[in-house]
Amino acid sequence: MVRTVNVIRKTSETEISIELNLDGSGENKIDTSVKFLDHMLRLLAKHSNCDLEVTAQGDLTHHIVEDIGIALGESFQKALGDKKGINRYGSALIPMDETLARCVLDFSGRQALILNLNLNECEIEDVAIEDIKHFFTSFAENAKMNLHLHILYGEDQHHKVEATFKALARAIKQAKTIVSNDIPSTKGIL
Ligand SMILES: [Mn+2]
Repeated sequence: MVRTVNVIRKTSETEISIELNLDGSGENKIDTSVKFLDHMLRLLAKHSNCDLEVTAQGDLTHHIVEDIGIALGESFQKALGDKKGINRYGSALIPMDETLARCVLDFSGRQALILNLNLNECEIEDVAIEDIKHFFTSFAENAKMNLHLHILYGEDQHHKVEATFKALARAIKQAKTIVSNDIPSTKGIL
């Protein structure tokens, strides 16, 4: 079974191209024009063991970040296919220096997002905190997943977001793994 997809999203505001291989080794080629997001997506690929290529351009940072969230969520949803055999659930607690982040997720086919990152409204490098929150919203919606992200404690804004992306990556790594031959739902569909 090949779990590789190519998603192109082109609007009047942005142009996004994504290649995702769920069964990769963390290789990545990322160029979104938003430096901090590039840093986060490289981490996401590395720590989820997905191969990921993302190129993006657009008019405004807000649009680029949001539309990458949409296209990346869609990529995961498509690459998971009928979800036969996947572990389905994933969770991770990840520290980064003084910060501790937790991610718990379910590739359930239904969107739900609990986001409690205790971030101060500010800019991290070249992206606004509100855009990062928007990224997670778009991602969870389009991946049709339950996504629960919490920062349990921490100080540094960069550490908080980075630990969150790493926790997301490790939880994805667990949830996407093939562990059986069945669709992991008593309904027989996810
Ligand atoms: Mn960093």
